Amino acid sequence: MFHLKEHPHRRFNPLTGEWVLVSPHRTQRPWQGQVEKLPAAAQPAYDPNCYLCPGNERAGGVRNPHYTSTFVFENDFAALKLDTPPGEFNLRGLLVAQAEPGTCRVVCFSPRHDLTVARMSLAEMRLVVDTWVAQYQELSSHPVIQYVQIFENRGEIMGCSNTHPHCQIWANRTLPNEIVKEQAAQRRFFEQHGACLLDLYLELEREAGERLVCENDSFTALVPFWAVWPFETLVLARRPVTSLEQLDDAGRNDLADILGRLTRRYDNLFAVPFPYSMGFHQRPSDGQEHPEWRLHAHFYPPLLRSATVRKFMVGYEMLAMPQRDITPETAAERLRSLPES
Ligand code: H2U
Ligand code: ZN
Repeated sequence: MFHLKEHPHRRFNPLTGEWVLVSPHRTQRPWQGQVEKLPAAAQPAYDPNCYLCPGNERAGGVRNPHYTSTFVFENDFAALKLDTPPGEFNLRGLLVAQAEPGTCRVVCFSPRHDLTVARMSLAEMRLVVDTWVAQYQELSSHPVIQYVQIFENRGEIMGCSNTHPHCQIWANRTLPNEIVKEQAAQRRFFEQHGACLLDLYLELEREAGERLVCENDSFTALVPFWAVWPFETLVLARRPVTSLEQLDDAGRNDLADILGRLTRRYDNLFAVPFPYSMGFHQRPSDGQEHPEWRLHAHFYPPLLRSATVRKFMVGYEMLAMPQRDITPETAAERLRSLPES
């Protein structure tokens, strides 16, 4: 008889309409992972060579102010420009291009070069949340911008160029691919069921319990049933909020709280500052209400078995579909068992 714990199967991601292959039998062998104690390169509070530290010069020659809280600036090598002229290119419907205006910003979380999300106090993290809200509000109200993507790349393994804790914001005229998929799925679900897909999903996960990691009054962190990365998590809003700006005071504190707790669990998993790409998904900034949307964050960490053994998305993943061995349930159990300090 078919069993999710034993037999190869594929799982459906209702948010994207894609499938992931799960091969639980390949992890029946006992756990062989080593927790390597990498000499955690201790970071200084201030690094004279860091282009994000207060008072230092950036690549473009601009000097950072002596900032004391969060600090936002236009990316000196922005992938998107607001003054991009409109235009289209179309050759027989096969070679298609469109001008894409937008803007890219960098947000330093704190003047401290060594203060990661996992080690920030609640008050310090709350300042970051407030900065995200303000940035979302400002960029959303720009007539050209339809989507605001806030994301953090953490760790060299993720291509992060600088250890100074920071995130990026890219905001542009059209919906990015991942948002197009989530928008379509949530809208279709809302039309069919008159309810929000992620609300019903969260309800189901809170009943099942086996994929939950941690939660507070406003957010639940869980390993989604359809997770692709070994320790992928989804942080879901428990209240009907569609974007960061709809969080009230308690909601903002709870967001700061859950992000700290989750990243500390991650750091404790392999006893290293855990690398990941994370980011928020929220309603498009097109002036509509989007009741089908729920604010959420995805964490995509690459590590699989230790500080150095990562999962690669190559071969079958590139040519066919994503695949995983360790089940989302096992990953959640491991994350649940870790301390939050
Ligand atoms: P990561 O978050 O992936 O490390 O990227 C940092 C960004 O900072 C990157 O997009 C920008 C890069 O363009 N940057 C500046 O805007 N100014 C600088 O002086 C160096 C890097
Ligand atoms: Zn720095």
